[in-house]
Order: sequence, then structure tokens, then C-alpha cells
Amino acid sequence: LFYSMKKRNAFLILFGLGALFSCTKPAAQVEEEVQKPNVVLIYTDDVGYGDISAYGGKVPTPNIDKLVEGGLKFTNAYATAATCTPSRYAMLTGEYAWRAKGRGVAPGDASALIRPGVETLPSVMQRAGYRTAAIGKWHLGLGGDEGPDWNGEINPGPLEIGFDYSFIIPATGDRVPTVFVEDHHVVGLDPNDPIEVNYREKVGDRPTGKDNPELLKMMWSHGHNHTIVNGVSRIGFMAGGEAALWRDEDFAQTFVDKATDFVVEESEKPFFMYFSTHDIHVPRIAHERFQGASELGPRGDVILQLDWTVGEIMKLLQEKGLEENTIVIFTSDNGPVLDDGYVDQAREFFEYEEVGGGLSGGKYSALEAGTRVPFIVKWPKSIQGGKESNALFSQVDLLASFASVNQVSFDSAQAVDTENHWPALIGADSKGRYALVQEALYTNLAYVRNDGYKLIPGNEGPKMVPWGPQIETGFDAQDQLFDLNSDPTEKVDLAESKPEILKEMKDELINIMIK
Ligand code: NG6
Ligand code: CA
Repeated sequence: LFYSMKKRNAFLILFGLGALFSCTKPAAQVEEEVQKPNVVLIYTDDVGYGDISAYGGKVPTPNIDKLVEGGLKFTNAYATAATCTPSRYAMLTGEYAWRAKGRGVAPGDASALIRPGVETLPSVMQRAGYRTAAIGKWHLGLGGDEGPDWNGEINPGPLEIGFDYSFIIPATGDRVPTVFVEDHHVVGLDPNDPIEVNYREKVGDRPTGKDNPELLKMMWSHGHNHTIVNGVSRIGFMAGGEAALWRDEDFAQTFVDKATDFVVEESEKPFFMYFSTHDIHVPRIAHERFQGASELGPRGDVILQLDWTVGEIMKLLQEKGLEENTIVIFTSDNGPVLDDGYVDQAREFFEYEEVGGGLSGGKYSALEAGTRVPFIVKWPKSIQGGKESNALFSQVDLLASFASVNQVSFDSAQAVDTENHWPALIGADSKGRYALVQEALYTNLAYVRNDGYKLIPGNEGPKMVPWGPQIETGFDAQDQLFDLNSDPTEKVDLAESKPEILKEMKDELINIMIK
């Protein structure tokens, strides 16, 4: 399957698998002009490898499971990092985030981490003739060196790096400012009530979770005790912007509505939608109709809400007759966490072992649950449903893969880590990458190879995530070597018994780091 662009919105597909693997010997081909597929990238937040029922999760997710039934389920696909900002950075730029400082979890008033001119996945899609949108959580900073001007034009942002339209939570649901930004502006802002944001000291007279916990509808457990908005205290202080404040309960519906508007827009062009849910990040405040519905506390309820969201997107595609030729990718930005700063019963109803699908660790961790995530690709037109792939795939590869299939070049001097694994993405190659790098807390790295060996280089990091989540980091002062095939929970350190492999892997990792 190989594409070349003929008209703005048409592909020339050469059928015959031979073309996938060999340029010199094209197999028997039938040339056919076809519409380029739309692409919907559903990027969820903190959904663990074991959180979806098709991956063994105990909260029923029938709509997401349908993607598996009709698509390809990956068992060895990875986010590049165990937290949000670096994962998103790498997926959108094709460059691992740890290559430069300052790409860790971004505060809510951070400057744009991806500056105009940098190669990005949405720019590739624009050049391939797509119209593009970013809807949902952003968390990659906004504005120039001075940070975002919440009361004026917020620029640069998504529109400057390849998106034609954006409707976003600027950072996270648990960080101020608690307002939506559409294109360059805060939605619904009254100019007479300007927004002030401060991450160091209190501004304005809204109460805080620290001083007035009796005002909260969900108590904080660690951090998250600054300004209270909608009965939830946040990270950071915020004054003003009263008319623009969001209601957490409405996130899911709002994003579905914006996605609908974008999809139904009249256009000659196919679309690429980066649809980034707030679920299942904290604060886990589902819409009233989902509250209590899972009987597994707020974390269960937001998983139900996430599944509903996916159902709505799929229904929309069906109603518009777009399902057949839309590539839907479902994945997560990092692994699971139970107590991530609010008292929401997650620990009473869930265990790390289950939400990580039996893998060790979780969000923030160098162990597998930190970055191995659910990854599903559905494309009825070209992917046979109900199959599983254990190809090694990294989210950083979406950029080169989509560039390649669209025959669009990209700046490989900047997007240094992305590799074309289009064949793996559509189930035509069962191997995928040779190896990938995982980024954990404090930018400590780990290295996984497709033969199942994993290296966690010795580092000074703590054994447990040092604030409340009770997650094992996998860090140790000594180098550790695991064989994920025989020891998927990373319990048996082979560093001493297999010194040659250890050495080889350390050399390989260093070569990637100095690239
Ligand atoms: C941590 C927050 C956590 C979450 C995380 C980012 C505290 C104590 N913890 O610093 O609640 O917001 O950052 O999550 O403040 S992520 O999925 O966006 O990376
Ligand atoms: Ca996340």
C-alpha cells in the first residue's frame, strides 16, 4: 500500500503488499484514485494500559472496545514519556522531549514550548492537504517569552504550529487559568474583569483550598490547594475572568460539540483532528449524568464518560458517512495514577496492578506502566478488524509515518526521533521499531528493544514518587537490565548475569542521546 498525491484531496493507492517492503520490485498493482482518509487522533490523559475493558479493565468501555473489534489493538505501543507535556511535545514534533531542558510538566502560565517554524505533525498534515484542529487539553505552553497574555491575543499557540483551529484547556484541568482558549482568545472573557494568574503568590480574593477546605466539593490530598474554582481548588492562583470560568462537569460535552462543529464544516479537504480529552486526569469531576454511574467512584465515572465521548465521535463519523475512510487512533499520554492530588476514592476502587494491566509502576515511572499505553487503530477501509499487533511502536513515529504515506517531506534535522512505521501502524508489519526511549520523572530515561530487553540506567532518583501517588519509579543507583518477555513485571535484574547485553544497550542509548 503506497500513496502518492494526485489531486489535493486524493490519493493514488497502489494495491499489493509488495510495495510496502520493496521499492525495487513492486507487486501486481491496481491503480485507483481514492479519497484521503480523515484522521482522528484521540489522545486521552492518564489512561493506563489496563484501564480499557478490551485491555482487561473492569470499567466497561463498550465504545472503545468497538474500536478494537473493528481495528488493530497494539500491545507494545508507547507514549514517549510518563507525564503529559513531554509525551505531547514528542508526539507533535517528532523529537524526544528530553533533548532540551524545560519540557517537563508545564505550569499553567508557561510560554509556548513549540515555537513557530518547528516541524510538527499538524504542519505535515497541512502540507498533505488536510485541515487540522486541536481540541481539548493542550499543556504545551502558550505565548512568547513573556508567557500568555490571557487578556489579549494569545500567540503563539496551536495556530502557529500547524493547526487551523483550536479549542483548548490551556494546561490541565487542575491548573489555573480555568478557562477555555479558542484560537487566540479566552472564551467568554469580560474585558472589564481581566484575568490575573500567579504561580507563586495569591492574587485576587477567591478563597483557596488551603484556607477554606469547607468550600470544596472534592478535597485535595497533595498540592492543588490554591484558588478554588467551581468547588475545586487548583494548582496556582487566579483572579478575575469570572464570566469565562469553566465548569469541569461540562468538559466532555464541550469538546464533543467543538469536534462536531469541526467535522461537519463544509470543505473539500480531508481533516486531521487532534482530540485530546481531559478524562481521566484529575480533578475527576464527571458530568452529573455519569456521577455514581460506574459504582467505582469518580475515577470509574470518568472512564465511563471517556467511553461515551468515543461513542459520540464514532456516531458522528457514522452519521456523516465518514467512518469507513477515517483513521481513528486511540491512545494515552502516559500511564495510570490513582491518587494524583485529590481525595476521589481511586485507591479504594482500583489497584495499580489492574490499571497498569499487570505491568509495574504507573504515571511518572520508568517501569512499563509509565509509558506502555493502550493504542488502537481503526480504519475500516484498509485495516482488517479484530487483530492484535505486538509491533514496537512509539507515538513519536506518527509524524514520519503520516509524512511518508502522504509523500510529504519533513525537517528531519529537527524531528530527529520520528521513524516511518506506517506499515506497523496499519498492521502490515509485525516488528515496528528496533528500540525506543522512555522518559520518566526527573527526565530519567529507560531504553526498550524489540527483543524484549530493557535498560534502566543507574540514577539518583527516589524509589517511590516522592509526593502522594505511591508509585514505584523503578529507579536505582545501579544499572538495571530486564527481559520483558520472561519477566514483564521487571522483577529480575539481569545486569550482572548479562553484562554484554547491558553494555551493548548502554552504548546504543548513548548513541541515541548524542544524535
Ligand atoms: C503534578 C500534579 C498532578 C498532575 C501532574 C501533571 C501535584 C502534587 N501533582 O505535579 O496532579 O497535574 O503534575 O499531570 O501538583 S500530566 O498528566 O499533565 O502530566
Ligand atoms: Ca497525562
